[in-house]
Amino acid sequence: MKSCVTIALVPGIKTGPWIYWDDLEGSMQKAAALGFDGVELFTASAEAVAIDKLMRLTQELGVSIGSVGTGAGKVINGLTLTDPDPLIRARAVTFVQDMIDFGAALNAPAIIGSMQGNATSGANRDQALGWLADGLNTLGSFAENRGVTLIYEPLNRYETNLINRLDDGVKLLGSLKTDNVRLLADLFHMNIEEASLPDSIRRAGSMIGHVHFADSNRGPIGQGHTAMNDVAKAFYDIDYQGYISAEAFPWPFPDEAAQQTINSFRQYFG
Ligand code: LER
Ligand code: MN
Repeated sequence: MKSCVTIALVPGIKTGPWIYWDDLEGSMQKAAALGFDGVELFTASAEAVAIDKLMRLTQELGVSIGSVGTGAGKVINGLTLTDPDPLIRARAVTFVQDMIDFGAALNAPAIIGSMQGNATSGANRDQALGWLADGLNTLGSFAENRGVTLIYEPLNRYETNLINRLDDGVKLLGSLKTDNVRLLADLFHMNIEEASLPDSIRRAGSMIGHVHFADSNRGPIGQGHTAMNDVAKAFYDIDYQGYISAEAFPWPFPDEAAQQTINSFRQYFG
């Protein structure tokens, strides 16, 4: 398993569960100094950061890009894959395709989290789930052609009314025409929705392709009450090989949160 830490580079968004903020080069240097294997990037778009700069930094610092988030498509541009307006859905697909290309150049998968949207008053849930499946089919095979997987993230009920639990995520992915989509197990969302984190992880097994590492209160692991020993054991049981990426609030400050995260990673997965 590989350690990873989030870096938020979206101007104007000053709250959110990311450890490092704004300074790409300085944050990557800090992540490298602490011994993180990778960083997860949250950018405003696929053009926000030059790919050659990122390639140079990954090579110089020995830190990989673990994944790229697509949430800015919703937060900044108001796009989701399940908007009742077909033009907005199409723009959402294009936004994510650009992010997949951006990530693929760095060998990193893109994540569909908040871009999945919600079943709103303009659509019923089945219709929205159909649009979500359409989007994941298109984007999953697009990612496959670029040599990366696509990561789909169940979110807690306060963020989406589509898919909240890993079991439902497994079912959704099983219904797709593409087999190139994997689940993101975000331990914070799971703490709200799952009956048992370890059991859900074991049932999802090889369908899990990425992990968001946050405690029950979304602080860095160690600041809440998640029974992390049992959770870690489940990841060993399924032979999980991917990133364990800290998407958590930078409590009390980014440097302390990053240090606590790498300490926790080594405690449970070292
Ligand atoms: C949002 O709560 C989240 O967990 C992100 O990873 C997805 O945008
Ligand atoms: Mn997450």
